[in-house]
Amino acid sequence: MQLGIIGLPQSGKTTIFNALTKSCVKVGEYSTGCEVHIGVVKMPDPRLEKLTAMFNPKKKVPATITYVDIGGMSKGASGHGGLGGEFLTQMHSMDAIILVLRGFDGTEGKANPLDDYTTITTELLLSDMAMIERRIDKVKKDLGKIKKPELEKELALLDKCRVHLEGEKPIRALGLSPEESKALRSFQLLTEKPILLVLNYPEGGDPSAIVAGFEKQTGETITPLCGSIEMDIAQMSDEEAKEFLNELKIEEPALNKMIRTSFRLLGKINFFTVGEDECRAWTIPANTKAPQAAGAIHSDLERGFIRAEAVSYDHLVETGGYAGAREKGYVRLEGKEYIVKDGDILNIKFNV
Ligand SMILES: Nc1nc2c(ncn2[C@@H]2O[C@H](COP(=O)(O)OP(=O)(O)OP(=O)(O)O)[C@@H](O)[C@H]2O)c(=O)[nH]1
Ligand SMILES: [Mg+2]
Repeated sequence: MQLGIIGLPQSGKTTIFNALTKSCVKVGEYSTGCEVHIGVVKMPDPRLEKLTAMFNPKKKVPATITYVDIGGMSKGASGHGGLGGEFLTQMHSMDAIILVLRGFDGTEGKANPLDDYTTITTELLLSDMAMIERRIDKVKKDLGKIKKPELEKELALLDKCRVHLEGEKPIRALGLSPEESKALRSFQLLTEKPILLVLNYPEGGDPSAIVAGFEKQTGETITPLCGSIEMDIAQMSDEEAKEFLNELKIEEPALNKMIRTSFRLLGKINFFTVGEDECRAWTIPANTKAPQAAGAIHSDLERGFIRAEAVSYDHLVETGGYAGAREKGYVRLEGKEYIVKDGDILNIKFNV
C-alpha cells in the first residue's frame, strides 16, 4: 500500500515524510527534478499491543504502509508540456495521494493554501484530461477502421470522463461503477485516486480559522498538522517524545492519527491472527470475504479454505481470552460468504 506525498516546492513534503517515517532526509533544500524518498511505516494500533499483552507471542507483526515523498511538482507544470514524465510515473503507481498545502510563510511567499490547492488540483485535472484526450483520438481512429462494440463502449466512457473533467471535477467524484473503474484502471488517472489534504501550519499557530475557511470554500476536509513539530517529535526517543507530548497536553502525535486516516482513505481494514508464535495485523480491502482474507496470509489458505473461526476484538478483550469467549458463544464459525470485519481475530481452517 503506497501513498504519494505531493505539493508545491517548499511546502514541507520532506518534513512531513521525515515525521511519518522517522527518516532524516535534509529539508529546506529545493528538490532537484523528481526527487523521490521512500519509507515504510508500521501502523500504530493499540489493538495489536493489547493482543500481544494477552498472548505473549515471540513475535509481533504490525501492518505497514509505504510513504513516498515525490518532489518536482511546480506551478504551471502542465502548461509546459505536462507534468514531468518521471513525476507521472511515480504518481501513477500510488494507491492514494497526500497533498501538502503550505500554511506558513516561507521562501515561496505568504501562505495561501486555497490558491495552492486550486493550482495543484488544476494540474492533476489537466494531466488526466491530456491522457483521456489522447486515448479518445486513438479509439476514434481505430473505430474509423473497424467498428467494434467494446471500443464504442470505451469511447462513451471516455467521453463521460472528458465532460466531467471539463467541469473541473475529479474522476473520483464521478461515481463510476466497478466495471467502469476497471476499464479505466490502465490509465491510472490521478484524479481518481483518493486524496488526503494536509495543511502544514506554523509552530504556535492556530489553524482552526484557516481550516474552517478552506472547508467552506472547497467542501473538502483538511487535516491540520505542524510538520516541523511532528518531525522533531519523530526524531526524539520514545521517552523524550512522551514527556514532550505531556507538556503540550497532547495525547499522541498528530502523525499517528494521520497514519490511521491514510488507512481509512484507502478503504482498508485490519484483521488479526494470534498465537504463541506471533500476533499479527493483516491488511485487506473492506468488504473482503473470508477465503480472500485468508489468501492475504497465504494462497494455500484461500485455495483450501474450509471455514474461519472468528471473534471480534472487543469480545475477546471483554472475556480475557479464547476460553472465556467460547463460553459466551462469541467465537463463531464462518463460511465462504462471511465478510471479514475490521478487528476480527481469525483462525483459518483449511485443507490442501
Ligand atoms: N514554519 C514552518 N516551516 C516549515 C514547516 N514544515 C517545513 N517547514 C520549512 O519549510 C522549508 C521546506 O521544507 P521541506 O520539507 O524541505 O519542503 P519540500 O516540500 O520537501 O520542498 P521541495 O522538496 O523543494 O519541494 C524548510 O525550511 C522547512 O524547515 C512547518 O510546519 N512550519
Ligand atoms: Mg523535499
